[in-house]
Amino acid sequence: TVRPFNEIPGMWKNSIGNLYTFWKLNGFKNIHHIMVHNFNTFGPIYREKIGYYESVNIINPEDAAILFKAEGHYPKRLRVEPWTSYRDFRNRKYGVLLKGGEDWRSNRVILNREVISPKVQGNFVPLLDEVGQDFVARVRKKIERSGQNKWTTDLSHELFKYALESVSAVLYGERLGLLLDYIDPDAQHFIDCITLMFKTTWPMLYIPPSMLRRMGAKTWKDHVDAWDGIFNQADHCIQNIYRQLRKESGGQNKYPGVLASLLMLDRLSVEEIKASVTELMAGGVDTTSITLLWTLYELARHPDLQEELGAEVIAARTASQGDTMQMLKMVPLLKGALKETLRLHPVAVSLQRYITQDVVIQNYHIPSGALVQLGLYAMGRDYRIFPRPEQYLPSRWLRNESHYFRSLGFGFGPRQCLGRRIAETEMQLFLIHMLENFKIEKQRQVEVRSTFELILIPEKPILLTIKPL
Ligand code: HEM
Ligand code: 2DC
Repeated sequence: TVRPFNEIPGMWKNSIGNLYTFWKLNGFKNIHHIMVHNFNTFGPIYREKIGYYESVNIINPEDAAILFKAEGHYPKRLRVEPWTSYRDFRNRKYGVLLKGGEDWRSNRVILNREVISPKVQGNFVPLLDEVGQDFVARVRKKIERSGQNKWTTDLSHELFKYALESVSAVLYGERLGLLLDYIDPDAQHFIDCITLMFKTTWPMLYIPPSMLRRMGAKTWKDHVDAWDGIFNQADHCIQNIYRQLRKESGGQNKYPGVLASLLMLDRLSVEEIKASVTELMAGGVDTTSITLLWTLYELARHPDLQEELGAEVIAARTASQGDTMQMLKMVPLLKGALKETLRLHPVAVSLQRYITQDVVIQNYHIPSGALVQLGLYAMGRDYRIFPRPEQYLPSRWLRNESHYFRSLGFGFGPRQCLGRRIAETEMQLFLIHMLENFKIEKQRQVEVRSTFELILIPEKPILLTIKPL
């Protein structure tokens, strides 16, 4: 017999007490570890209430399948209040990230065609390939200038620029030139604003932003400044393309970028296009760059694997005879490596949905309307789900073990990551170019852990040494 909702184990009765304990444990920066701990204490399902936010937490792939089958036609995630509050405060439109209901769906369907459908990947590849080549040239220059035939650095700043250059190339169909010696202060400011925006989001997940606003709290002010900077810079880029488009009467057969395609398609209002393109530009920086940093970190820790991947890339290069699209179909182990990175170092600590029908999970009844969270970080590190979870083994994604609801780094279904195709292509091409040209090494073998700043990021800088092959 199915057990009632109220019998699900967990600490969901004293929400203010929980908030206090959470704060004392530095839980905000450690959400991912606390979730692992809770699954160890309560088992594969538990209820929790921290501040105003109540959820049912699950960890098993089979339960994730039940969750996503109950997500309904307009899948809804946990609302990130500070992000919607900023837009309400400044009277800006929500983009696809924050919209809901039919408004979300109709926008998303149109965006899907230009951003994530398989037919557009061919347009992105030449642009992203060029950015990858420029990155290699930049690293070579740095190595030369060092006079030591190697370059030791915290690559994160370079990776932020690589990611912004990549996503901008795809969105605007033209290069910003961020990988040149001259650093455009506006671009650097944009990057800094995104970091600040994430940093100032998490404190407001549990304390209503409206309250912090009335109190004149610094977190709220910084958050507003950060989004202002993001919107101003995106506006600037969008205006540029808009003006160009009105001057030229089309005619060229060069791919014009996502923004121009959307404007010419004329199925969304200019305001709606602006809102979503801004989100895409902002969403495209820290996510891919940090995933690439973690991947390089793992490659540095596994020299044999690095060689194996290098060999796969060289073989694919030869066999594809200069056809880059073709080449991307011939690097399964490299794709496995990216899945493995997202398993151990996911960007999102959890996936969440408000379910739209009653379900039974782990023999408990869960009513329609409940917020159900899949602990993505915890799932990736559970030995019952991934044998030897602590080992970085890209080949596990090639074997015929079950992959059923196990590769969820980009989310699932119609509400999954809209930038997925861009992110995957950009990251694959980056690694291809790096593996063809360099060897990555690491100083000491110290384990770097994750810390939560809305997205999960390395808790301390990762120093890598890059040598020419
Ligand atoms: C949503 C992960 C890169 C834009 C999401 C979600 C996840 C995610 C987990 C929520 C999905 C769900 O609820 O099912 C990642 C990871 C990335 C990445 C791991 C890179 C490694 C990007 C990039 C962009 C982007 C490059 C923009 C170009 C978005 C947008 C949404 C989203 C707009 C909201 C979609 C919607 O609500 O309809 N991402 N993302 N992401 N991501 Fe990404
Ligand atoms: C953070 O408890 C933890 O892809 C919360 O590119 C639940 C939660 C809700 C939504 C998630 C968020 C977490 C992590 C960051 C995500 C976000 C949805 C989209 C966003 C996963 C798990 C992200 C990084 C987007 C951001 C685009 C934005 C900058 C315009």
